[in-house]
This record gives sequence, structure tokens and C-alpha cells, in this order.
Amino acid sequence: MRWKPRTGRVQVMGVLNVTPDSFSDGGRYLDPEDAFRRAERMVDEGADIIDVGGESTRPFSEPVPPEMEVQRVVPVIRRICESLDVPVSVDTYKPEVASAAIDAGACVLNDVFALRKEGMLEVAAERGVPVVLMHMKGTPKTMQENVQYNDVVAEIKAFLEERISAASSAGISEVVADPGIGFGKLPEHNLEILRRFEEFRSLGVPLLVGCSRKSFIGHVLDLPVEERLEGTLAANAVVVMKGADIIRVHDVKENVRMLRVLEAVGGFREDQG
Ligand code: HH2
Repeated sequence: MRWKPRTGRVQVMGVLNVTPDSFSDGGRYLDPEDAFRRAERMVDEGADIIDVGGESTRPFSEPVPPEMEVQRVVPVIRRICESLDVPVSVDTYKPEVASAAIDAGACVLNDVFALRKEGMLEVAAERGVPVVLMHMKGTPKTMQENVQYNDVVAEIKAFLEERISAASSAGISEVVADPGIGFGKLPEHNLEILRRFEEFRSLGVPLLVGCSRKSFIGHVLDLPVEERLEGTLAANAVVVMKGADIIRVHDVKENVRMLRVLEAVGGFREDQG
């Protein structure tokens, strides 16, 4: 299946973490059948794409060996691609995992390291799939230590410009940019990214944002991860009105309903279909 980053309306990417330790849904979908049923439900609720991940990248998390990540994601991706009419992205920064996932049917790479891991740029170019390039300062293990920016939006934009140009030089034409909410950012940085989100439009590529249930929402509301739905909807409404093309979410039904209301109001996307 092919997937186009831009179809004229905001798309919803449903999160499916096949991990024991993801910050909000860890351990729930380790059985491929449970994972499949979750994907099926997200599609019924209106997801445009399913993002399958086999390694948590939450703050302080440890990387897992690529073989283990392959074992987690491949059966799930294969099962979804055989039975559901939905594009699947793989949330990985490792070339071995990306290759195996594409063989199993994934048609998009969602790379939180923005093709910086050795061999990943080559795999993306060879396989000719669209790539999500995300900004992260440091690694998940270290990214929340000593977090400092002079101008958070300008620094993220400069990074994304450089990665878009690296991808383009390697012959990768379809890219999506993502500021990487929560990846090496303090709550005030995440809020500033949202406040100034329209500035990312000048990158000239579709924009993806992952605010869903993240800790900056917990910081504002003083609420645990399972109580962050309303905050997620508010954050996503802000970025959509300021130009986001894809929102990455755990709660598909609620976010789709929020989007339908924004679309009914209209006036926030020139290219709205
Ligand atoms: N956030 C997470 C993982 N992958 N990919 C993109 N492009 N943008 C994001 O903001 C993003 C991402 C972290 O969320 P989650 O997958 O729910 O948790 P974990 O990393 O603990 O599995």
C-alpha cells in the first residue's frame, strides 16, 4: 500500500506500541492478536495510518537489540497489512528493523532520530518510502538532562532543514517533519513549540505532531498519563489550527471527533479537501 503525506485534510496516526514499557500503553499489546485487534479498532474509529513501534523512546528508556524489535513488530505489521486496508508506519530508527518492517508491509518510516543512525538513510532511499523526520536533542536515555535552548523553535527548524536536505540529497523526496514534542524539551519548550507552531510551515513539508498524553500536559494539569485526554485534545486542536497535517494519537475516536468539528468550522487550512 502507498501512503501520501498530504491528502488535503488532517490525518490521524494511531499509536500501537508493541513494547512492555511504553509510557502510556506499554505491555498491553505484546500479543500480536491483541495488537491486531487494537489496530482494527483504531481503523474503525477513523485512523488514517497505524504507527507500530517495538522500542519505547520515553525519557530514560534503554534501547533494545534490533532482533528483539523485529520480533515484536514484524508479526503485528504482517497481520495488519494482510487483513486491514490501512497504511502502516514503523516507528524505528534502526535500519535492520526498518527493512524487516517494509518487507512485512510497512510503507512509511517514522524515525525519531531523523535518519541519523548509520545505514538508515541508505535503507530509506533504497526502499523509496516516505519518512517522518523528528527532532530530538540527545538520546532517550539522556535527553532530559541539561535541556537548554536559546530559541527552541529556531533550533528545531534549523535541525529539520538540515535533515530534510540530507534526505533530499539521498534521493528521498517524500518527507514529513516533526518537532518531537517531549524529546529533549522541558514543559515550557513544548508549550512554546505549540504557541509558535505556524513557524514550522516555512519548512515546506507536511508536519506531524505527537502531543498525545505527553508529560507537558501532565505538568500543566498535574494529572497522570491516563487522565490526559482533554489536554491532548486541546494541544492537538492548537497545532491543527496552526498548520499540522498529521496528529499522532493514542485516542483515535476522540481526536477524530475533535478534527471533524474543526473541519466543520473551517478557515484554518487553505488546502482543506
Ligand atoms: N513520540 C513517541 C514515539 N514516537 N514519533 C514521532 N514522529 N513523533 C512523536 O512525538 C513520537 C514518536 C513517544 O510516544 P509513545 O510511542 O506513546 O511512547 P513510547 O516511546 O514510550 O513507546
